[in-house]
Amino acid sequence: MIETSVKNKLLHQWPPKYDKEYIPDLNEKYWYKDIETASREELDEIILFKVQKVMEHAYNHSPFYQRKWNKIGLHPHDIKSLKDFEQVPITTKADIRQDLEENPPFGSNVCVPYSEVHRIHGTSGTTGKPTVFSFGKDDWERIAHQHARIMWSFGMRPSDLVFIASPLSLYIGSWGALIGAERLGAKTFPFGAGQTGQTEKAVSWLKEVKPTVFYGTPSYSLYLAEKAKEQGVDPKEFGFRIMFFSGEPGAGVRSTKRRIEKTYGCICIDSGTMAEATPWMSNTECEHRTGVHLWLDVVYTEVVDKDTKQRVPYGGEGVPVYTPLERTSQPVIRFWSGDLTTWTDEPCPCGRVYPRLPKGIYGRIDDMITVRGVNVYASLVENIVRSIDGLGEEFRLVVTRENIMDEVTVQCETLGTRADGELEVQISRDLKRETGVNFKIKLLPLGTLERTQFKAKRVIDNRDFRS
Ligand code: 8LH
Repeated sequence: MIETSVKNKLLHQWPPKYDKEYIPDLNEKYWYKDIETASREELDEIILFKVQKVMEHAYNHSPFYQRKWNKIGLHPHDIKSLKDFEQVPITTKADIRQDLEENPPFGSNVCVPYSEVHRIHGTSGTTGKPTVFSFGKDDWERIAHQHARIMWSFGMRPSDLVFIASPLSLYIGSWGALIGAERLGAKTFPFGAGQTGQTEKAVSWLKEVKPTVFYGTPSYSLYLAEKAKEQGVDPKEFGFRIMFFSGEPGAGVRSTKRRIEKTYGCICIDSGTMAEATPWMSNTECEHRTGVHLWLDVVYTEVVDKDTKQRVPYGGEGVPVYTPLERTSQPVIRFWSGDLTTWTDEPCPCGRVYPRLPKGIYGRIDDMITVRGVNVYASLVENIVRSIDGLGEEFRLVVTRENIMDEVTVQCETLGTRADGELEVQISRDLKRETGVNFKIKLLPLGTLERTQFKAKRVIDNRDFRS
């Protein structure tokens, strides 16, 4: 069944109502060809319409946004162009946290009556008060629909069986992948992750059931491969066609992507924004894997300078700021990610109009280490460590302060196939070439560093700032 003229509908109806039964013809490359291959002007027209509508909705239903905008005399009617939209104040995690403190338990930004809330989710909240998310049923269905549409772009089809290997609890990542796959008509296997012994069980289940698609974090997929090999199983035997990832850098890091593809014999797809900006798949690679596409008619993403907060031109580096365009229950407008990326509008062989982040999200401002004036991200080191033969998958960056100088020690594990001295020289030289900085290197036996079943924390900051 072909749904005609979706583009036209999107210019007249908000929130959009999508045909719940629609899926494209199986050989069709695009879910909605008329939007995905529209001209940039046509795409901007859709974005502006949706931006105006979601702002109006937030203003009419969210005391949080009324307060925020009234304070500076801003009314949604003032936004007549996407340029005007660039002046709308940014919303931060701290703003949302403060609102939750002042208006417990759900905050003052839930724009549907409590009776219409369908799902509650939250952050795992290791520091501070966890953030609560309330989703209405229509929003939940639209999220599923947009995720299905985006999954289609990297080749998922209804004949696939999708193995969900991340925690099925508060984490929105797992649920977003699950409902998207279901909406696409695929079979799903919500296995989860994080329990003791679960990875060993995963190995035997995978051998038996043979899912064709994997979803989880890149760190976890490499840990799973290690566990499989320990049990004498070649990860290629699982038979994954596609592995898609979100939650942390990795799938967008060149050498990690290569390792995953080689280890499993699959294609490795990078994806993911933030729980707050769900539908979080709005940043996702297509089958060509040229960096994540920004599906701008789903979530309007701008990349802005980390200090001035002004939009950076294509080719520049900045922080993604997200505005989901179809959320009625808990809209966020210009949500600050704190992540770092570069963007481009150079065409992709897939023919979609969406710009791209060619290196994905490669760091967070607050995780960045400055060593002798050079900014260093864990993913930069990851790219090198994972490209060197004779090293295992895991590594850590340990930052210390000696006198007034910061030192970074890169800890990595050896496979025992090459002499330590030779490895140290190569790691040091490759890191210096890429970053211009001298790192200390510490080699460790395989299996020394802690593994994660979820998002890895690879920077350990031991600097004592009191002295
Ligand atoms: C990433 C990536 C990526 C997320 N490359 N860094 O999984 C998607 C959503 C649900 C998620 O992880 O949300 P959460 O838990 O709020 O974390 C968001 C942060 O995770 C985001 O700001 C990034 O720092 C990181 N992240 N996907 C690199 N593909």
